[in-house]
Amino acid sequence: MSDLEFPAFPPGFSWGVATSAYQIEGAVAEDGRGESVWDTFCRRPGVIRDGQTGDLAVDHYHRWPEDVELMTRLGIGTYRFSLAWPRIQPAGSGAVNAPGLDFYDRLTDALLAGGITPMPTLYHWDLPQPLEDAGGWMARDTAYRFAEYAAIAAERLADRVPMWITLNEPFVVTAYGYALGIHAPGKTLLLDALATAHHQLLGHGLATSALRAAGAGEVAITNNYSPAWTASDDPRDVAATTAYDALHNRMFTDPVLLGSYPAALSAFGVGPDGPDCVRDGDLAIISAPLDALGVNYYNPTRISAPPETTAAESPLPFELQPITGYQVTAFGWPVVPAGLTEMLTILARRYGDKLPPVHITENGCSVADQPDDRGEIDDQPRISYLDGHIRAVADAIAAGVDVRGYLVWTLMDNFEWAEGFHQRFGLVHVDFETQRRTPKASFSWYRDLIAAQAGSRS
Ligand code: IFM
Repeated sequence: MSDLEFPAFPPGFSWGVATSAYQIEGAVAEDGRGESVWDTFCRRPGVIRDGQTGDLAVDHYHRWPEDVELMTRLGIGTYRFSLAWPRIQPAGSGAVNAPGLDFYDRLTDALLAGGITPMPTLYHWDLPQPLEDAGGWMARDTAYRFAEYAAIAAERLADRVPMWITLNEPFVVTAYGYALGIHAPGKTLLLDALATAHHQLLGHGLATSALRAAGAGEVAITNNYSPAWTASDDPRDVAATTAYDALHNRMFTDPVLLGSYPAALSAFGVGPDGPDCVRDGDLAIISAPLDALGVNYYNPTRISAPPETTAAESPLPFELQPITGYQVTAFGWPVVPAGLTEMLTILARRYGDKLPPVHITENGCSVADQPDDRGEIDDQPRISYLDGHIRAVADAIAAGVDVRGYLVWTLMDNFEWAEGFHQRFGLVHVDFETQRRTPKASFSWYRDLIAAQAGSRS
């Protein structure tokens, strides 16, 4: 046991934090960056709380040396961040913007100098607007543009970056961005949005080989997973839960690890070979071997069958139900650490020897943190959340799941998409008026845990 009374994690287990470009960088019109779908979406009245935007975000584009310094104080081994496609290739195709690549080059070098391994994600939702104007992820061509961009990034950084992540949470892009319109680009295509799932997956597969051809070492994809809990044993609820599980947990994993879409997608009118847009050879591209699977976990989901209505009144074969009996985060999400162990063991059972090593690429919670009279932020709910979830990872490892790393979402408070700046997920408090960074109590707690784990191995 370590000083913090955690089990010792396996040798080489990596601790870190994660962020994403649009949520932290700001500087949306600087140094040749092009426009992304999030720039455009944020200008639509009524879609983001209080009309907030990521125009300035937390000004990481200018303050990155201070942010790297915070990470070195934290003692992390891995920093997962995302590259802004429109900063590197402003139109989403064609000309490369040298200052954009230079920015990530400097960041990479500074991380390495601080003993931190960079783990870039190529796509964390900020599609260049010109590509959206040409159909976005509804268009097959976007997958090919994504692979081109992946090659550009890898040609510049692969000599110093050991692991690349292609997509972050493609389920959210399909569901929130194209089906429900809660996120950019704000389309409400409902089930027609499933084409965006296939095109993102194709983009992942094409980018995987482009990355490898450009010298990248390890390649992974990050999905958000949520154990699907049935609201009751009623066969209709059970069937609805199976359908939801297929959509949320399997649609972006089965094709990658098994080379096929889950049969349970038929509940959405999707045939055995997946959405209509699947062409011969696509699944072979999508299922190119991977080095790791990124798992983001926040909470389970409780599912029931929809009321018995017509398809027009209830187009989806499930309904989300509240989960009661647990503490909730400031976002209202239930705190269920055991759900992480459950999800990891489901993945291990489901994919067997096809499951590559797992990295927890995001886990964390939003807390309504405010500095006290002394300017300190005593975020005990976050400490308790992280403590429970890190123990849940240890339980999964003890049960035989090969988990290699854990990254807290997130380093510092930032722009939380449709919630604007209203949800604080950071280990570091940011005063959004002054951009002043103040480490919270959870920062010291995580720093001590990392140090104790390093000590328990020496
Ligand atoms: O902030 C997001 C992140 O961009 C993707 N995963 C979930 C986080 C919290 O909502």
